[in-house]
Amino acid sequence: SLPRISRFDLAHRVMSAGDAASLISDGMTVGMSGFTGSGYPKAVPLALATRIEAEHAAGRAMRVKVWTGASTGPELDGALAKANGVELRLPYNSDPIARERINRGEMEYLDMHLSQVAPVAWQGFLGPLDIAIVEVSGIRADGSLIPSSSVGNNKTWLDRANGVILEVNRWQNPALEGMHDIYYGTALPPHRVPIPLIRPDDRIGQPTFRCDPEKILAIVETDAPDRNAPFSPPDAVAGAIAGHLLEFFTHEVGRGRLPPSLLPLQSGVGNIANAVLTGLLDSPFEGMTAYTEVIQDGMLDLIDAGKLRMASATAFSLSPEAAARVNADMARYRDRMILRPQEISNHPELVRRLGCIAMNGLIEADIYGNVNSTHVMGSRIQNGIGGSGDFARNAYVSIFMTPSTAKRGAISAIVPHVSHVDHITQDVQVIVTEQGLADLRGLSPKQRAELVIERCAHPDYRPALRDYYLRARAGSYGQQSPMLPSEALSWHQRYIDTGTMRT
Ligand code: 0RQ
Repeated sequence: SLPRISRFDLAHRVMSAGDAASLISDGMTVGMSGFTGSGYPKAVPLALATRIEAEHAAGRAMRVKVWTGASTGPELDGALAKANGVELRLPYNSDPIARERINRGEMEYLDMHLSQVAPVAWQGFLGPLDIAIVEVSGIRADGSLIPSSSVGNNKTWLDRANGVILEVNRWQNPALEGMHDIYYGTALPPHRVPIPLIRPDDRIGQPTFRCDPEKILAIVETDAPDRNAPFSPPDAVAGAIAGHLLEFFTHEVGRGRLPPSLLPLQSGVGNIANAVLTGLLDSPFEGMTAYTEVIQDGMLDLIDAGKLRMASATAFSLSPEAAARVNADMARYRDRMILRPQEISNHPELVRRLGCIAMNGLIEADIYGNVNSTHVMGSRIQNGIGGSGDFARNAYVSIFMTPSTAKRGAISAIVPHVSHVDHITQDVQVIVTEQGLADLRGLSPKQRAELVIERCAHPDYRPALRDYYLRARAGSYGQQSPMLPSEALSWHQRYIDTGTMRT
């Protein structure tokens, strides 16, 4: 097989993961590659976790601050959290062990808009970055780095870090070279200029990362797959949500409010988002594009069917079968996909300019259309806001979708008042559940409440929501967004006390 390290004066930096991990010490800040289970380093974080466990066993303190693109894999977040080696984590996590530590108060977690991480790092608010640990698929003779299956914040980590550890992963297909578009034109105010991207398929940067070879402290060779999580086949609930959404798109095209190729699609993570993409396969829409965060299975199917012209994202988020499919045919997919830094894939300026159709999941929505994407019962983090805020506020139409209940009906996803707010009512234009779709555009809070209760709530919870709303209409302090503060979170309290929101 082809050599992956073509810059020969770097050969003496090749070492074991354990030796590379020994370059990291207590209190350091480490910027890692990785986004939704792709392109994360797979060997050095594991070796670091082993080292941390040994230090702890010897009675010595050792913890690091970990910055990433988004979620990673069990070899990174899982292993480090298990070792209790993480003092602070940002900006997005979906690892169950890390989640447990965060919710027990044993680990600090900074949940950030994904587009804002790189600029905030440049502004200096996050402090210095000691080490970058970045997976690449190769090192070119000129020292430039061929990115892996996600771009995330790697450009910024490589630029900002004092020292760099590279994992060169032979498992990644060499045909990835040329798929990426790394834009180096960002700056801090007052030097910012417009980002020259007008269509999702525009290339505005270069295919590789630059990296000062003097900063490369270690190179570790790996040959390990990404954590590709299987998707469950769409169930009846996901199918119904997809059906309502397709009907909505057809209606909007009919009204002339969306073009027949729709507008660049942004699709969130999870099974429901994937079911919607699957639904688009049998839709009349042709020549679609995606300007989104992650490329999912459903997008591959749309590309193969000739319905999706191209997809722009920052990472792959594929099932094992789909990852094998892409890997086997990378040279062909390369012409239909572009992976960019997450500050560009999620940039508010670009999302607004392109007029994306944003489709994201939620934990709960209230009758006025405020959305909680992150906290269960107001205090327990699930994952994080991810890119949902980047897209929701700036999209052409911002759609949130969810089953109407959670935990086998014990929880209503439509509540009198959200227990935590990620997306304010102005950023939420359409809510869809398996029960129906509420198009909230142009409606006042009271008009919204009536529609959300009738269209989206589960029939088991509808009477209680109507009852709350009518009593709020009668007894509220004000009548703009009628509310009974002492009752607004009582459904959540009941769940905490009794295990169900039902009375
Ligand atoms: O928990 O697995 O323990 O049963 O939340 O819920 O229904 O499987 O739905 O996978 O679409 O996730 C908001 C979490 C939805 C996701 C959220 C529990 C439920 C289950 C998952 P279990 P589902 P999804 C761009 C977009 C923020 C980031 C984002 C998310 C688990 O969409 O993280 O949008 N969004 N990024 O039981 C208690 C409720 C609940 C609840 C769901 N009301 N109360 N638990 N759950 N609703 C992509 C990126 O940024 C990377």
